[in-house]
Amino acid sequence: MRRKWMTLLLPTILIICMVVIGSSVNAHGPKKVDVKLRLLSGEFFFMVDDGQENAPIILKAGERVQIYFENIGFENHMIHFGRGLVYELDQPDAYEEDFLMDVGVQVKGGDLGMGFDIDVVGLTHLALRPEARIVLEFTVPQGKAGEWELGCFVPKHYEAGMHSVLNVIVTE
Ligand SMILES: [Cu+2]
Repeated sequence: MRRKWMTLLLPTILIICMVVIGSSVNAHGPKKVDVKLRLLSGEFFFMVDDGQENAPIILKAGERVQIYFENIGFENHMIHFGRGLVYELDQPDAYEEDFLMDVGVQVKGGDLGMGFDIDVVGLTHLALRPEARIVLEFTVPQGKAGEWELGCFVPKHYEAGMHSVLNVIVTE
């Protein structure tokens, strides 16, 4: 008799576990994206959609943003996000403060059908070869309003003009 109860109970327990796991997966699932940008890099600029080369990029604190990056140039380019240049052998090499250091970023991409979708924390920069494409998605941190920068630290690129202001604004 006791055994019969167990055979009834076990599937019930399994189903409850599955529901709980299912809902926790949903909680971390896709979030609603507020803004989508296309950010192109080339010699020697960053450019949002069909805007001006190196025009300031404006993001709103608290917004979920999805940025599609593409290197449309002929050289490898880097995209660092931060402020306060750190020099190494007279070349800008890093930022003192990285914009995305403590921000959860979803990185999506992959060419030739080998797609990936990973979550990372501590992203400092992207390095894109010509024609490379990648998508970053993150929530613009509330505590990071102010002026930041996007810069390419491939030797001589920053000096050639490859940097843009990144303005994080707060709206009510
Ligand atoms: Cu570059």
